[in-house]
Amino acid sequence: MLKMYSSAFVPLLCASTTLAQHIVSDPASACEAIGSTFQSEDVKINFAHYVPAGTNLTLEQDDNLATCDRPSQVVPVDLCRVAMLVTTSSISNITLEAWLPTNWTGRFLSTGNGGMSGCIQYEDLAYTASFGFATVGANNGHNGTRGTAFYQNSEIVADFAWRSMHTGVVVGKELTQAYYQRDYSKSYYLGCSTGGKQGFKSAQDFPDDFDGIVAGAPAVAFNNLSSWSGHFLQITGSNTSATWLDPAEWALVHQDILTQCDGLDGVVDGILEDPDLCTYRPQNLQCSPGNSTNCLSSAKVNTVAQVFAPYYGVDGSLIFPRMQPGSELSAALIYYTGQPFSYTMDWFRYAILEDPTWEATDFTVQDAAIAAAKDPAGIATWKGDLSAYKNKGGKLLHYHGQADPIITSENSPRYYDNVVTTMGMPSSDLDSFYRFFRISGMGHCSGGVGAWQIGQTTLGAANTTLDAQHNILLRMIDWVENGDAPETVTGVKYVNDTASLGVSFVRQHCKYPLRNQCIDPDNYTKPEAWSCVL
Ligand SMILES: *[C@@H]1O[C@H](CO)[C@@H](O)[C@H](O)[C@H]1NC(C)=O
Ligand SMILES: *[C@@H]1O[C@H](CO)[C@@H](O)[C@H](O)[C@H]1NC(C)=O
Ligand SMILES: *[C@@H]1O[C@H](CO)[C@@H](O)[C@H](O)[C@H]1NC(C)=O
Ligand SMILES: *[C@@H]1O[C@H](CO)[C@@H](O)[C@H](O)[C@H]1NC(C)=O
Ligand SMILES: *[C@@H]1O[C@H](CO)[C@@H](O)[C@H](O)[C@H]1NC(C)=O
Ligand SMILES: *[C@@H]1O[C@H](CO)[C@@H](O)[C@H](O)[C@H]1NC(C)=O
Ligand SMILES: *[C@@H]1O[C@H](CO)[C@@H](O)[C@H](O)[C@H]1NC(C)=O
Ligand SMILES: *[C@@H]1O[C@H](CO)[C@@H](O)[C@H](O)[C@H]1NC(C)=O
Ligand SMILES: *[C@@H]1O[C@H](CO)[C@@H](O)[C@H](O)[C@H]1NC(C)=O
Ligand SMILES: *[C@@H]1O[C@H](CO)[C@@H](O)[C@H](O)[C@H]1NC(C)=O
Ligand SMILES: [Ca+2]
Repeated sequence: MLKMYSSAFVPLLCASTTLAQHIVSDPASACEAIGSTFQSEDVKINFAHYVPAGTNLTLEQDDNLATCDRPSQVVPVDLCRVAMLVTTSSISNITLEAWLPTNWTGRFLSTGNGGMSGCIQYEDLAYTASFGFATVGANNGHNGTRGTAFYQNSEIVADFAWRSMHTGVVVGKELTQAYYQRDYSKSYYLGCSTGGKQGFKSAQDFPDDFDGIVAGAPAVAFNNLSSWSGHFLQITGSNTSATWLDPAEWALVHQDILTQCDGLDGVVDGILEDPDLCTYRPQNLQCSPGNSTNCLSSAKVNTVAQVFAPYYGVDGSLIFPRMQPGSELSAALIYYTGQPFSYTMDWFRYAILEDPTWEATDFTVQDAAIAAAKDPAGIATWKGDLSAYKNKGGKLLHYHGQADPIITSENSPRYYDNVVTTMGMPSSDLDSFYRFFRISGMGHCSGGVGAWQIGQTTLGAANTTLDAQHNILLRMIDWVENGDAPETVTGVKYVNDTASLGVSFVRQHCKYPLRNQCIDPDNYTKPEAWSCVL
């Protein structure tokens, strides 16, 4: 599918999928020029700087906020950095940046956000610019990592739910065309978590924004996710309660989960390839009378059972699936601390109940129903009809770590299956435009005991020289531009997560609904020892 070019400066066009590289001949002057000419009523240019490769930007000195914990960023290639303030309503605006490489592949890309933020993800701008994308990132309508700005400002909530990213794409594409004096060839998206949700929002409601969307660990069913995140405090109680487990006790649970379930995939390697197969039974750890060593009290066994049970609403409907087994070492430090979870607190205080005095300890299942019914600015992002995106030729690559301690990996197949039934398309049909990969042993977007480095971010791509099969973003380009769809996603685990120490193992992650089964346990560190089975 070729876009219609509108600029008078269009180079030779052909149907070839090989894209012509375009090199800006005098980037410093071009950058200065765009800074003074690209203005409109809604778009104010804060600055446009030509930045040579290797520059270490000090971010507090311009328009980033210290609460975003991104003090500096090294710029990987020569580029024009344009910082803008874009008005989205009379009471809201976004801070938007475009990084326009001097050596441009002709491709456009938008990055996303994370959690409740509020933060331009400069590391993602750097990562995608390094591949020659003209790339944009916005602050999602507010500054910092908390949700206080949502209070009594539904326009800022709308920016957070969808408008910041869509606006950034619209403005970013215009700016790209104006800077390079030609249209982009294809448009891409890369994001995880809240960023994964932003990718699905585009596929559902803004099908023209992208040709290829890479969306990880999506925070879809957003209101219910916030409720589920909050319900763990109800289950565990505070850290003085008899129901609360300390991290050492969760380590005991983790070991017991491995004992019960690690071998289900054919090899005991500390990784659950498919945690959905694990029907964990914590009663195994019940203490006998008079013994409290390496076992759990009845109250704690009940806590563990509830953590690994689906969460149901007042009307008996499912709010959110269970936490998947395997994530408990990390989740013990996030959800099971006996402390409020800040995202839940902010979403309920400022966007749902609009009561700044509300405490997370007040959360009840009735609040979950209120949140689901209110669904501010359509943030749930649960529509199963992706036909507009499919019909325009868009491709969607979805991944989720199977040891995610923040968004249970079981929510992703639930969404995928929602698309199956809504569109009436079995996987064999969905494969034409939507593929979902389960990444074993990956935590929330990155990290973990598995082969989690799949090229999803700077962090996930220690080795950027790897071929497209090892890099999910490059793999998406292959699918969109060459029709070469991925059957597996290849991940790498480095020794101590450090590329310079060498490869620990490589694993091919399977396309849902297939799962990985080890067929050669003696050689399980080799990709050939595994097979994708139903
Ligand atoms: C970039 O500068 C910051 C200080 O502003 C420093 O802490 C950081 O190490 C520098 N990064 C590199 C790669 O030099
Ligand atoms: C952006 O919007 C916020 C919230 O309404 C406001 O406080 C801020 O002053 C605005 N920024 C600019 C530069 O207008
Ligand atoms: C531009 O980038 C391409 C690869 O993306 C590379 O092959 C080419 O040599 C680069 N050109 C210049 C002048 O750096
Ligand atoms: C975010 O911070 C920038 C820089 O201080 C400011 O111009 C902008 O108005 C802030 N945005 C909001 C929504 O407050
Ligand atoms: C329990 O939580 C309090 C904060 O409320 C903290 O100061 C204390 O260290 C915690 N105790 C344990 C055992 O984690
Ligand atoms: C206490 O229970 C643990 C876990 O079941 C067991 O390993 C240990 O042998 C028991 N100790 C005694 C004294 O019964
Ligand atoms: C959200 O939870 C409500 C119950 O509070 C349920 O009726 C609804 O179906 C859930 N929505 C999604 C997308 O899971
Ligand atoms: C990997 O990390 C562990 C723990 O930090 C350390 O003991 C070990 O020596 C490291 N291995 C290498 C090869 O650096
Ligand atoms: C990086 O990738 C290249 C090409 O596949 C490979 O030869 C090299 O060994 C890799 N390096 C590391 C540290 O993984
Ligand atoms: C493991 O792989 C090696 C080759 O790398 C092969 O010789 C050996 O037979 C394999 N082990 C088993 C049990 O198949
Ligand atoms: Ca295993």
